[in-house]
Amino acid sequence: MLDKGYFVGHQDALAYGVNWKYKPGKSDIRDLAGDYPAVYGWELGNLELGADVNLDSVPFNKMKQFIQEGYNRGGIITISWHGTNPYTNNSAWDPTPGSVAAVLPGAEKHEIYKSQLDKIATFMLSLKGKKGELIPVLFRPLHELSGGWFWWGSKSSTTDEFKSLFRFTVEYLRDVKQVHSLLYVYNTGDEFTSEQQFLQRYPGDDIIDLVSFDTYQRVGGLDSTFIKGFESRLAIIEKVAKDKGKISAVAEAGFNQIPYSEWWTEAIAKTLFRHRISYILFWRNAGYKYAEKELEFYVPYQGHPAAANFKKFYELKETLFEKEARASKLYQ
Ligand code: BMA
Repeated sequence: MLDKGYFVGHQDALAYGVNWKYKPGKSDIRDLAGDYPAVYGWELGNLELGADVNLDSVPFNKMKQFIQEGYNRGGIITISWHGTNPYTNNSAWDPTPGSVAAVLPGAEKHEIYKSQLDKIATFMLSLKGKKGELIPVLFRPLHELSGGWFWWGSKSSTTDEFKSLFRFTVEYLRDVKQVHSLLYVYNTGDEFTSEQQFLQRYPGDDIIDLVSFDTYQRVGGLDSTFIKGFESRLAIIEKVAKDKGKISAVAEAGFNQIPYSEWWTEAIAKTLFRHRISYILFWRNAGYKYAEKELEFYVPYQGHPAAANFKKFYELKETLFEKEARASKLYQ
C-alpha cells in the first residue's frame, strides 16, 4: 500500500479487449494511456475440470505467459476462481443449499473439492519469474461471499460452514500442497453497511491478508446513490484494514459500457481520493458476448466517449499504473 495513491488494475488486460484478441503487447489501457495497468487480474474457472481454457476462453498456457510478462515488468498479479460446484457439478453460479456442507472434511464431495484444489496448486506452483522464483499472487477464492449467487455464498452455507471452507482452502493449499506464494483476499459484494456485516464471514486474521469488496455502478449518474454507498463501504474497509493491520482493496469495479464520459475523474477519482486503498481493479473488456447477446466492458478503448477522461484519470498523481509499480520495486 503506497501513501501517494492507489494502483489501478484490469481483468484479462493482456488477453483481449473490445474488438481484439491476443495481440502481443496490446492492452486497452495501454492504448489510451501509454502505460499498462499496475494490477493484472486473471481467472481460473474451469481449471478445476482439467480444461485447457478458462470459462472466458483464455487458454491457461497463454495466461501463464501473460502473468509472467506482467510480473517481469513489475506489475501485481491477482487471481479469482469461479470454480465448478463440486456438489452438483454445475457452474459456480449454482447456489444449491447444502453445497458448502457437502465439500467440508468428511463430507461426500470433499475429495472432489480437494482434487480441484490440487489443480489450483499445480497452476500456482508453475508461475515463476526469470530466476525461477515463485510469482506472488493475491488469490481471491470464494469471492463475493456476501451474495447469494455462487455455490459458496450466503444462500448455500451458514456462516460457520463458509468460514470452515475458507480455512480449509487456505490450510490445504499452504500446508498440504506447500504453496507459499499466495496472499489471500477476503472479498464481499456490496451488500454491507456496517463493519460487523462486512466481517460476518471473515475466517480469521491468521488466514486473510487483504480485505476487499466488489462494486459495480448499474444505474444513476455522477452524483448518485452509488457514490454515497461506495464512499461508506470504502470507509468501512479502510477502518477494518487499519484495525487488523491488513491491506484494503476494491477487487472488482466498473460501470458497464461507461455511459458517463466523465465517470473516471468525477465518480471514481473524487471518491477514492479521500480513502486509503491499495488498488482498484476494473473488470474485463469482454466486448460482445454472443451467447448472452450483450456488450461488456469496463475500461474505455480508443474512440470511446470516455477515452479522454480516462487519460485524465491516468494523469492524476494518485492513480498508479505499471510504470509506478515498477518504480516502486514491489518485489525487492
Ligand atoms: C462475470 C462476467 C462473465 C464472466 C465472469 C467470470 O462478471 O464478466 O462474463 O464469465 O465474470 O470471469
